[in-house]
Formats: sequence, structure tokens, C-alpha cells
Amino acid sequence: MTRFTNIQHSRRHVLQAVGAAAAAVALPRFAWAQGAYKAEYRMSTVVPPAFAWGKGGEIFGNLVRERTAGRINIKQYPGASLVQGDQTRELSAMRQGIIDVLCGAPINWAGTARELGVFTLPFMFPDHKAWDAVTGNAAFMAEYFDLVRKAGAEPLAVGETGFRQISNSKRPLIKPDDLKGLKVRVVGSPMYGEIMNSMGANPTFMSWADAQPALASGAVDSQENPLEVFLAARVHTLGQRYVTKWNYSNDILLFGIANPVWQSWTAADQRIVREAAQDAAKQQVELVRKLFAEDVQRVSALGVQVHQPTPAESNEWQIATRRAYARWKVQINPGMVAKAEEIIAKVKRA
Ligand code: X2X
Repeated sequence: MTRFTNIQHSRRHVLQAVGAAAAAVALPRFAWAQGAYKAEYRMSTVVPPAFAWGKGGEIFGNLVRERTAGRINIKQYPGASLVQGDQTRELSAMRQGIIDVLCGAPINWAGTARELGVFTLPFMFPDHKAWDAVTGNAAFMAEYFDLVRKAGAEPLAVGETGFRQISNSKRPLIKPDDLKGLKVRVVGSPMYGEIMNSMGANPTFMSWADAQPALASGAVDSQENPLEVFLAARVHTLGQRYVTKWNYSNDILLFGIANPVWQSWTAADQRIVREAAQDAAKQQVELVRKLFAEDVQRVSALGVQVHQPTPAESNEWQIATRRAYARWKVQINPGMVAKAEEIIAKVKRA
């Protein structure tokens, strides 16, 4: 045996010994951790409870507090304030222990866990029926939830952030060419940037906190968000006069708990928290859908011109984004996107 392998050998021995010692102390510490609940569990939401999305977080926190008699106290931090407003850092902050509870859109975490973006491809879902078929497919969601666990969180339930619609200060957007030269604020998802680029727009990546002053000052001309966000944030007061309700992307709202926090709770509490998230998600989806049904009327009443594309126009938008779709399907998760496509095709045929 050479000297070199000898050293390797003894090093392995030392590592084994250290490992065994760690395991010996880990067991009682883990048992202790099960009883050690924190006084407060921090939940990040990008927007506050005046928005359906933030409301979902509020309902969840309240249900958990009531049903655990205050044992689990979830405090909501809206405005993504735990990450200084930079919503793209939510998932990495959760991994670092800064955030305990997620109630957010995976599109914001594209830089940390791109594979979670399977719901956000352009014009993937023709309607809510298709969206429901995918998010309600047990096998599909089991696979997705495994990805969430690998990303560091126990997934509990899925709400809906809402179909995203584009607005701008300059002109009605009827066909892809109309986007040429517009400065469009998008969230920190490179895919959204590419979608805008493919139609000749100039995308800029910005947090929601930065987007509002940028719209107000005219530094950007355009943004895209569900109309319930447009209404709650009063985006029409930021110079946005034209809306196209093109339904181009509809992310889930993921309710999840950081893995180590999840493991520190008793099985009984885990069950309570999971059910609370499912109940909150159900209420949140109902709220988003109710707001979706009335949004054209409410946005129009503010003096904003709302365009609802005809099927032929929708087809044009879809064609313009087809390459971006194909490229990002491969980069996000080709297998899962293909499964979603199959589920959607079946719904369309039915
Ligand atoms: O920043 C946005 O546009 C928002 C609120 O929709 C997201 O967090 C993705």
C-alpha cells in the first residue's frame, strides 16, 4: 500500500468516526427539536392581503393559528420585506432559514429553481378548465411536489396567482407587432424576458416594489400582471391606459414550509397545517376567479381601454411566442411540460 492510499484510508476512518459521533448526538437533538416550536414562523408574500394572493397567505396563517391554538404562529411579511422586496430571493432565503413559510409564485424563483416553472409557459393554458385539469391531476402534482421537496420545502397546497394580462401607457396592443419598442417591466424570469423580446419589446427585470415607481415616472411603458393586481395596486394611476386580456401565463400560488421547520413539527400539527393550506388555497382560488370574472368591467370603469383578443388574434400571440415556448419547455422541465400538454389536449378534446 502506498503512503498516499494509507492517508486516504485513515482519513476515511476519521470521517467514519466523526459521522458516527454526529449521528449519536443527532438523535436526541432531533427528538428535542420536535418539541421546540419557534415563537413566530415567517411567511413571505409579494403583495399584502388587499390582493387575492396576499389574502391567501393571511387566511392560511389565521387558520393555522386557530387550529393549533396558537402553537404555530405564522406571521405574514408582505412586500417580500424579508428579502428587502427582492422577490426573486424568496426561495434561497428560505433555504438559508430567513423564510419559514412560502406563499408565492414559482415564476419568481426561476433563478433558484427553474424546474418549478412548469405552469408559466406562454399561452399554455387556454382557460381555467385546462389549468384545473393539470393542477388537479394527482400523478402530475405528486411529481411536481417531489421537485418542490428537492428545492427545500414541503409542498402543502396550490392556489392560483391568476392569468397575467399586459398593460401599457402608449397604445392598444392588438397584434404582436404592437409591442415593438415598448419598454416592458417583467419579473425576474428570463423566460418572460424572452417572450417580450420575441415580439420586439424591450423587457427590463424588476421587483414589484421597483416596478410601481418605474411605471409612474415613465421609465417603463408597460407591465404584465393579473388584473386583480392591476386593480388592487391601482396601476391605472401609474399611467397605464391600455390593457390586453390575453391570458398568457397563470402560475400557481405555492403554499409550502421550509423542510427543517416542517420536520420540527409533530405529525398531528403537520396534518393540521396541511389541511389549513388546502382550505386557504381553495378560498384563494375562489377569490381570484370571482375577481377574474368581473375584472374587465371594473378595469374599464376606471377609463382604461380593455381589449379582449378574438380567437384569431389569440392565435397570433401564440404563434409569436412559439419559439420561446419550445426553448423554455426544454430548459424548465421537458418531461413534465409534455405531461401537462397531454392533459390539456385531452381537456380540449372533451
Ligand atoms: O411582481 C409581480 O409582477 C407579481 C406580483 O405578479 C409577482 O410576484 C410575480
